[in-house]
Amino acid sequence: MSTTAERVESAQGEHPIAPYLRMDRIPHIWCPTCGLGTVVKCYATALEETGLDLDKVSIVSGIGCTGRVAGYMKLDAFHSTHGRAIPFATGLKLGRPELNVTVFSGDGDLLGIGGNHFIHAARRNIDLLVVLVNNFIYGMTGGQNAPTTPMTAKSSTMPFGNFERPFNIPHLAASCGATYVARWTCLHVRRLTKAFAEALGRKGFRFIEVIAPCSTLYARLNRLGSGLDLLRFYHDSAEVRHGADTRELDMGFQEKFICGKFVDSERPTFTEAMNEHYSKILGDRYVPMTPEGGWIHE
Ligand SMILES: Cc1ncc(C[n+]2csc(CCOP(=O)(O)OP(=O)(O)O)c2C)c(N)n1
Ligand code: SF4
Ligand SMILES: [Mg+2]
Repeated sequence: MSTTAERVESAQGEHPIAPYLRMDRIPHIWCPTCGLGTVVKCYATALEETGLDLDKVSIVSGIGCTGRVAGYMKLDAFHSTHGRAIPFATGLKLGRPELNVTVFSGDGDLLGIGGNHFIHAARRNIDLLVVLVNNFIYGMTGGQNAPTTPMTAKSSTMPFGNFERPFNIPHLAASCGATYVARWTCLHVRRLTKAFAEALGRKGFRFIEVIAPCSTLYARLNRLGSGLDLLRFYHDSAEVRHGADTRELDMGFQEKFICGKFVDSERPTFTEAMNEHYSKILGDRYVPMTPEGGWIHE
């Protein structure tokens, strides 16, 4: 690994985000017009803008098309099991508090099989940036219904249209205690990049939902035209309303919806609360982990 400046220097003449990617793994597996590439570009640009020491940035994904992100980023990366990105990242952050840890995963991974981990990490204010790419479906496994599939939209397991109410995800995150909550589409490139950069600099459980409808399965099953038509529709149907009441953020099928930054607040992280609590009770007998990682031994 190397510093940002060294990487940029050694990648002269390559694509601007090449220094942030494992180029030996390119070409990637994603379909043409899938929004995931754009989301990765925004994240890499945000890393560059923040100037973070890349040796101190880690990325964790679960399984799925979105779960492949960790494997493509030139960071200390972990492609964990389905639904377990958050518990894996929690252990990493608690054991190595000096790391800036991002979880990058799909709607099915984080809210289906991994939903319980999501709500508890937000409740405990674990110091993680969680990026959820919402493509409204289980992309990698064939377009099954997800907890995010809009009402009436078709999926491979709901061929007559979905009748299960989907999550209002920013509201779920905010009501569980997330300290930063935003939603953008993958075509809001500048705003998404800014949100990534901002959230990377905050602490606590920070959550960003990125709307990037699956341009292969979701588009085909719902006869929504080309992948690009679909992405444009979502970009153009977004109303930017910062500070909106998160109860108003439900998403319908092919309807207008709200994007923006909804929560930006502070409260003690899990580690801060734990240290304060045990220091108060145990005094000098309690030895907290240093912010740089490890313990101070006499
Ligand atoms: C324990 C377990 N159950 C099921 C699967 C199969 N599986 C792999 S990815 C996936 C869904 C992923 O959906 P999502 O997180 O939305 O990712 P996407 O592909 O849409 O980006 C499923 C069910 C698995 N790998 N492991
Ligand atoms: S199946 Fe859908 S989510 Fe997966 S890479 Fe293709 S377009 Fe993207
Ligand atoms: Mg998905």
